Amino acid sequence: NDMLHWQRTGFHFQPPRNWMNDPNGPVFYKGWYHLFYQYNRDAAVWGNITWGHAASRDLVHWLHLPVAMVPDQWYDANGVWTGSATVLPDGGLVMVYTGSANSTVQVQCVAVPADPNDALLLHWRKHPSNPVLLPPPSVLPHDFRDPTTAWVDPSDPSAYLLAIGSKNDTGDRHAGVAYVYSTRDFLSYRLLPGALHTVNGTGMWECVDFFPVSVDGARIGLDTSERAGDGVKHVLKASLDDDRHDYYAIGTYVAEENRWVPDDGEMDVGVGLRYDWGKFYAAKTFYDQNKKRRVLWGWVGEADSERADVSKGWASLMSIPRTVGFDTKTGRNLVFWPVEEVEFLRTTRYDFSGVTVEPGSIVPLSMPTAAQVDIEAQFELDSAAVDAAVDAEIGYNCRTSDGAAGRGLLGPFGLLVLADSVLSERTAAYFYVSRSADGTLRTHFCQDETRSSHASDTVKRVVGYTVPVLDGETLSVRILVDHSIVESFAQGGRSAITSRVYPTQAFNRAKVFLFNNATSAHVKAKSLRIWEMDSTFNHYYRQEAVQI
Ligand code: DQQ
Repeated sequence: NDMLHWQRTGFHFQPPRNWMNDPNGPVFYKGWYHLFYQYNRDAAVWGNITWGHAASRDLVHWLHLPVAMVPDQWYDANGVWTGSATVLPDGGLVMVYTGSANSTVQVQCVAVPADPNDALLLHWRKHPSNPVLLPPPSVLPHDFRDPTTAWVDPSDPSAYLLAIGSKNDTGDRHAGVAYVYSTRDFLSYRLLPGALHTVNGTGMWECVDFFPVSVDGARIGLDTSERAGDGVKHVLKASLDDDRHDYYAIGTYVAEENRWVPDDGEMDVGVGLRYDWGKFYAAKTFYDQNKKRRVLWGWVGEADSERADVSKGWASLMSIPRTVGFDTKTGRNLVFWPVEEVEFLRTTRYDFSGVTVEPGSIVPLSMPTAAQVDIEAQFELDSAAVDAAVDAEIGYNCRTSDGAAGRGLLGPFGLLVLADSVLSERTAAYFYVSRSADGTLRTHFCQDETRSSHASDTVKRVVGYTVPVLDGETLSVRILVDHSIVESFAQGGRSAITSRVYPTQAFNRAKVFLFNNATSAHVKAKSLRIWEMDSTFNHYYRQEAVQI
C-alpha cells in the first residue's frame, strides 16, 4: 500500500528489492565507485547470501548491476559472506571474502575481476585455489570471518597483511580478537604470532576494520598502507555480534610486534566509542584515491517486523556514505560527515535562522513537505540559564531518559522531524545539557524514536550519548531525513545517530518543528537552514543496452 511504498528512500542506497546487509568490498576503480553488499535475491529476509553490486560516479547516483558472486562452490555454498577489496600497486584489484561452506565452517576465499579492463567489474572469477585460508586450530571454525582490506607490511614491502575477526572463549574470556595474516600472493597465508588486539568480554568481532588516520589534520584521508609514525595513528573497529554496534578506538600500531595499543585503555574497542549510537552495523571504510578521503559505509537495518519487511518486499538501507577523519580539536575521537556529493542533491532552501524557542514550547517550521530534507542547525542557550546551571541535574542518560518529553533545566531541545501536523507522531533529535559529578557541564546528543509511529510492531528507543563540546563552540547538528531514516551528526560529526522510523500519519505530509522542553533556558536557533533533497532515481543496468 501507499504507506509501505512511501518508506522507500529517495537519496539513500538500497537494492531494488529484497534483503540487504553488510557493505562489501567498497572501492574506487577506473572512474567508478563500486559498492557490493550482502544480498538475498529471493526474499526480504536474510538467507542465501550473494554479493549484490552497484556502481556510481559520485557515491550518490547508482547504477544497479547484476549480482557479482553467488554461492556456487562447495566452500561458499551457504553464502558468499563479507569481504574487502585491496587495490594493488599496478592498479589491479583483489577481493578476499568469507565463504560460508556450511553453517559451522567459515573459510577465506579470493576473487578477481574476470576482465580487469571492465570498469563496471561485471564478472568475477573465484580463484581455483579457494579456499585460500582455513580457520586456525585455536578458534571455532564458525568464528572466523570478514577479512579486512590488506595493507603493505611495513617491515617487508613485498608482503601484505590483513586482519580477520574471531572470538577466544578459553576460560571465561569471551574475548573478541583480530588476527593478522601475512601473504605475498593472496593465495598462501601465514598467521602472525599473537593478535593485533583482543578485548575480554566483547564476544565475536565481526567486520573488523583497521586503517590509518592523519592526526595533525594535514590530510583528510590516508591510504590503508600508510605507515604509522609522525602524524599517523591507527583506528581499529569491530562490529560486536553480541550487541550489534560498531565500536572503535584510536591507537598506535606497532607492526614489528604485530600489535595495536589503544590511546586510552578505558575506551577500548567494544567498550568505548561507537561509529553511530543508533541503528548502524557491519560498517566498512575504503580509501578513495580519487578525492583522497576515507569513506565509511554502514548497514542500516529495519526496526519494523519481519512480516512488515516481507509485505514491503525489501529490507535494509545503506547509510549515507560518510567521510571519516581524526578530530584534531578534541584529539580523541573521529568525525563523520556525509560526503560532499550529498549537498549536490539540495534544491529549495528554507531559512529559519534567528527563531527563538521559549521554554516548554514548539515552533512549526513552514515548508511544503519534509520527507526528504537536509537540515543544518546551530543553537544558542541563553547565558543566564547556563550560569544558573549549577543546579542542573547530574548524570543524564539518553537511553533511560524520558526522551524529548522529559524536562530539565537545560534540555531537551532540538528538532522534531517526520512529524504530522498535530504531533501525534514525531522523531526528535535533541541536545540535553546536564552536569557531571565534578560540576562541569556535559552535553548529550540523543534521538527519541518512542513517538515516531503509531505502529506497534516497531522497535522504538531513545538512543545517544554525550558529545564533546569545546569552549566557545555553539551546539550544532546536521540531520538527513529520508522517509524512514533519520541520520544525525552532532558537533561536526563527533557523534552520529541513525534511526529507522515508520510514521503512519506523518507519511506524505511530514513536517519539521523546533522544540524546547527545558524548564528555564531560552534556545535560539542562531542559524537554521533546511533544504529539500532531490531523489537520486537510480538506474538499472541492461546488458542489451550496452551491447547495441
Ligand atoms: N554478516 C555476514 C558475515 C558478517 C555478518 C553474513 C555481519 O560475514 O559477520 O551475512 O553482519
